[in-house]
Amino acid sequence: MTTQHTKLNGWVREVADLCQPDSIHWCDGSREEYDRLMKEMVAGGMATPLAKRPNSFLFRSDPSDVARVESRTYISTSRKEEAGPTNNWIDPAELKATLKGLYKGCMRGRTLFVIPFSMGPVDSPIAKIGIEITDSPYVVCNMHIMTRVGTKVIEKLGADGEFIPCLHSIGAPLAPGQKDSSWPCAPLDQKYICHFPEENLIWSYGSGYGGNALLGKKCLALRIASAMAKREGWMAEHMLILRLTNPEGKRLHIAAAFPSACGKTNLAMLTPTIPGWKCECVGDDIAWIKIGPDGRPYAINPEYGFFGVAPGTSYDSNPSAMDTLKENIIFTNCALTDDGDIWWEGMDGAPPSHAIDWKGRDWAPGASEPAAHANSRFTAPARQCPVICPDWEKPEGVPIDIFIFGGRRASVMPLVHEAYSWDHGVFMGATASSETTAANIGAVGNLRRDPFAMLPFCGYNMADYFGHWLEMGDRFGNHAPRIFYVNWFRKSPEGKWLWPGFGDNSRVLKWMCERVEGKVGAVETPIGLMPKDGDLDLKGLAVAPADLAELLRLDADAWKIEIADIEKQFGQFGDRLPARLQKQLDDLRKRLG
Ligand code: O2Y
Ligand code: MN
Repeated sequence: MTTQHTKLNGWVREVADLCQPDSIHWCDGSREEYDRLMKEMVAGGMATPLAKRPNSFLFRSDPSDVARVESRTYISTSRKEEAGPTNNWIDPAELKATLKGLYKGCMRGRTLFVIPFSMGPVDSPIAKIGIEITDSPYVVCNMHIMTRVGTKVIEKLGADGEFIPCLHSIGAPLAPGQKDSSWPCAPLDQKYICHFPEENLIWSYGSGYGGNALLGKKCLALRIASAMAKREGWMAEHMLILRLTNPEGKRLHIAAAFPSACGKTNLAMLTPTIPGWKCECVGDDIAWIKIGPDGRPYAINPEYGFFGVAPGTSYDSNPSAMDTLKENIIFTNCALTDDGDIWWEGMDGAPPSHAIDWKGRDWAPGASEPAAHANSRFTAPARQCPVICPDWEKPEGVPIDIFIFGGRRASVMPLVHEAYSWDHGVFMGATASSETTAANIGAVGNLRRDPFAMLPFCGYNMADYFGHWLEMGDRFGNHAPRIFYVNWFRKSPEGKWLWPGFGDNSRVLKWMCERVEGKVGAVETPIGLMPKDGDLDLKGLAVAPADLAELLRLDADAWKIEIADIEKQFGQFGDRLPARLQKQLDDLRKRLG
């Protein structure tokens, strides 16, 4: 493949001079390209073909390279204050000098792949083009699934189109004759995931895993895009997008932000348990939202696939995901069964009597460690999802009626409450919190404030991001979506889940839709609007009245502790915190008395 794009050709030449690969391959995004690379990786012992799933492969990562590394992720702006107190920061000149030292000769013995990709349908006015340079064929194959790759993108770019350069190396050059490992990568203290939002630039070094290496996803579509969106007047959000259709055929579109490991993919593919309601998935992780010609917010899913957490995914929890996974899938760090299938904890049925675990060791039920890593993943084409929305690739996106924020809280947060106003909803998003799990960062069970589920993904000062949300609300005016906060994870004092979750979450979404349509009222409480008795559709659901009361109970004492924690959170932003959010906190304190 050739391009007349002088800047692109110049950048590829410059990177090749620095990284010194043995060869250069421009990716065309074809099936042949994917098949050839997979065949080579199988021959090299990096991938295992799965007898039970056509065109599907299992990869095992190095045990040191199993997740995004927040401690090694940087927002590098000329002034530290622009990155803000929630991001790691190193001065751009210093960071670039360090990285150039690491990149020097880092692709020796390897191929440099140039991946032209589009985030969003190539013909969408909301889409952006990225070019990832990588020395990992695993990354190329994942990018084929997660983004739109190839010739069409190069054509759209023309001779001088705008692109976001994304440089990636696993950081493991090969000496002549050296045998490659099955997952080459650099040690943790040499991993760097760097963002230069002032020049729309991404440099990643040392990791081959997920968000560290598939640079279209968290790096481009959230960190760099959030900074672009602020400058350009749109929104790049860590949100699933779904369409809900009621029995009368009325469609509403919901965008929902939850921290990692709170079941976003499950909600995005929800099977409603209430008769006559239909849910369709537009996206499971990221939403790019622009104001349309009619003044309403329109959202696209910039991705082309799902990079979902495997453990816990089952026909019980997410039948649509399970049906998506029948063929053409890349599995990473799952267990391998003796009949050539994958397995993970929480899958339907009995565990296999024997398997090979994610570290390649024999495994049997009762073993001291799980067979699949807690952050094991599937990479799956979105088009294979049986409930993918027919309009998921509409260039102009879908109009958003409702925003939801949420998190995993065993107490304090009720099942659902609605914001009194846009500013109150922004306050809810800004103060969202979640208890950490094994699949995400930090010790299990820690409470972490994760504003808008963007803590690891905001590419600039979080206080300015809050300000951007407030400004977008002003621009939406009476087209502003209504804002709700949910908590599917509340527990009884004895530690029992109070809400069944999964398909029954449709009952809560139904209440939201009926609020938007003016069909139901609400009870005013100090923290927001809550369902009136009888307005939550609980037909056919065996939730005891006492459990329902607990799910919706407002614990004023616990909220006072919450307020103290929010004051501490807001305190880190100093004068940069928008006054409108401080006012929301003061109003909440007054309402709580
Ligand atoms: O560990 C990783 O690299 C994956 S993180 C991830 C993957 C897909 C969707 N969301 C997330 C996340 O952490 O929010
Ligand atoms: Mn995510």
